[in-house]
Amino acid sequence: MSMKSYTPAALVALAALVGCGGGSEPAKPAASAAAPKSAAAPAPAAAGEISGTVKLEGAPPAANPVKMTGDAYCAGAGKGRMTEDVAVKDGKLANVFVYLKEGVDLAKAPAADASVTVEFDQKGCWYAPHVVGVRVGQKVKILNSDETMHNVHGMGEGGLGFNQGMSKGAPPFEVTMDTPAIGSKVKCDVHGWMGAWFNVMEHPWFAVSAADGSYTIKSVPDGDYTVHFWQEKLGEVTMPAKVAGGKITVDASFKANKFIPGSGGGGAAPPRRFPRTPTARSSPCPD
Ligand SMILES: [Cu+2]
Repeated sequence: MSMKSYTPAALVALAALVGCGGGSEPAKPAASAAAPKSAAAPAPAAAGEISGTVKLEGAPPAANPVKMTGDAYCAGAGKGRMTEDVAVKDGKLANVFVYLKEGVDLAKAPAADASVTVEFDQKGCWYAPHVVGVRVGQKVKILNSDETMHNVHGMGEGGLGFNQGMSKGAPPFEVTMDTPAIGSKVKCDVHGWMGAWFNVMEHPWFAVSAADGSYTIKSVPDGDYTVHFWQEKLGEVTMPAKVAGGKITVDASFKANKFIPGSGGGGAAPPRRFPRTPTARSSPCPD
């Protein structure tokens, strides 16, 4: 996640958005009014930075071997694969989606660069990455690197209305994310163990924790925020953060006993969603 300069496409999209009049959504003018200002004269990136480590307290749930039965290719390509619905090592949690929520001023968010495409691969009968963070207006490019057929099925909001079979050698396809959403699930209808999570954001202040539990959110404007940490099987914890032009550390801890049992790469945690807002829809002026 990084600040990008504005592309012509993004400016065109913004211009189209500004040009929408008489829409049925009264929040639209307020939401879009600030965007063109920053597009015309991008503000310098804020100096604030929030980083930290996500931990797990208590005995972690055991990772289990993934049984890739019924597909000889997967049985070979995915040999040795362990569940990663709670990816913990030395008490540090990976694959936690970290994002700012309360305190965010969307008017200070640089426009999403529509030329940015996040790749989401099916490789070894497993999704990579397991947790996706992407902005409204950006695309996810879905690939099949496997020599077998998958059916990638995006559920919930956030532009995840896709449901497409991808045979061996199928070309990638792209999906534009159009609605903010936290924890929308993607699954494979062929291989029940394949699951991943998409998070679609209206602003750039988010990250996914790395294998060592670390995360960094850069270029955060000054302000008082609540940082949310979302984990598919452990729910969500929040921490306060006060940014004043410098770097701060915000760690978070999940409790292992909050674990919600479920199958393989799937999840029992219900999706958490923002209400739909019109700031950066892919088709800002529907007829
Ligand atoms: Cu599959």
